[in-house]
Amino acid sequence: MDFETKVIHAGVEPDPLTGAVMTPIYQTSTYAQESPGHHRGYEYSRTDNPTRTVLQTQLAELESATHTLVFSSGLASIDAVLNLLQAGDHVIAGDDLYGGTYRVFDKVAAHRGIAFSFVDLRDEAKLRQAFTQSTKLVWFESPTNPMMNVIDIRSVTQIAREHGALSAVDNTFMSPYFQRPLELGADISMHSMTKYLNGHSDVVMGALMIRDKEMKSPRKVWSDPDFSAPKTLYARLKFLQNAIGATPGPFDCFLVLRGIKTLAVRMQRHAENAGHIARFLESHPKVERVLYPGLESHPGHAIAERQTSGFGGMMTFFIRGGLPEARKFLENVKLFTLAESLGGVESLIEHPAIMTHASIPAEKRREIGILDNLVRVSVGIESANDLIADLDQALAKA
Ligand code: P1T
Repeated sequence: MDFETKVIHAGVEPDPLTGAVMTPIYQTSTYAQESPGHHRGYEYSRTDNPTRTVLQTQLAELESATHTLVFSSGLASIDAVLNLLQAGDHVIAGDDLYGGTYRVFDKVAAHRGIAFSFVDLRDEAKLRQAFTQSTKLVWFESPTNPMMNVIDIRSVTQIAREHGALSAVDNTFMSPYFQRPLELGADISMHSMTKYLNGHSDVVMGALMIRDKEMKSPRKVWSDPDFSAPKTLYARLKFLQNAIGATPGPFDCFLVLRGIKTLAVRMQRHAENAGHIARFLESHPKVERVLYPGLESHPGHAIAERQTSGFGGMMTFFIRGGLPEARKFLENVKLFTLAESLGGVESLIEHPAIMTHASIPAEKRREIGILDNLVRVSVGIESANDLIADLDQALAKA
């Protein structure tokens, strides 16, 4: 089945009880049992909910996953993966990540005794050097937020496998429409569904698409003699989803199911508009440099062409000057909304150093390249002409 058909039909059947064509919102916390322990597959909505089940089933089909689990935010899904680990374990993480991801690694998981090495994963030698006896996970984004670095997913996940580590790719920027990391060798593909998958800026939710596998025998934390540790990656994450309880409500699941129906057409338009805007910005005298993997000038263009079927709707650019010029420009856009987040139908624009990546220490931001004249754009699906006219008038004022 082609992707365009899957987003409408895969995993979504008329409701077995009523024939309702659209998945009903099962707005219930609990379910009647005929006898203690005898029920119809649903006991309590933290554990499972029928609306959520349909969403998880459809998501798995979109990304060639054996299973999908959804969470109440992208960060909650990342935290579930971190909970597979225990004190003493080591993680190799990409050096350019969403600020909140960096924060949960550096301020929360590190506090629990998990060690992190933040590495430029474009450099294979640096990746190989970073492994220790304790490395259990390699985590990265591609393209990265906000520097738009393209990481070779096939190569990095292969190297992780050679070292017996799990690999997880944050696929938020590309969506399953343009990139499917599990098909390139990753064990987990994570999404902030707050972005493209929902697509309408009205839900916060996360997902883990999983290629299930046997896990090594459980160690300390899983070895409570009264506790039979799940044996596979999916079973462990499913256990954590329920045990920690950061699950989304059925209404939000319904909204994402509704958003997914237009994922293919939205992504096509996002990418088409982004191509026009990237070329406009690249030729503008007030723009120093544009970072968009679809441009031939992008150092990761060839890898992106190999591992994605399109270049998405996200880009960053350096405006000539510094913070005053960036601020003036951002204060003057009219059609673009100055706001955090991305991936909605409406165009958003923001200043990573002050907004989305403020939780990364200033020194580290500078090392990665998140400078005061860096602007990030989430290109929406409006008319490209109108968007370009808006950027043009705001650049004139910068
Ligand atoms: O916001 P939440 O749904 O919890 O997802 C966190 C997250 C994870 N990964 C990536 C690549 C992300 O971009 C995000 C959230 N990002 C923004 C809010 C932003 O403006 O970049």
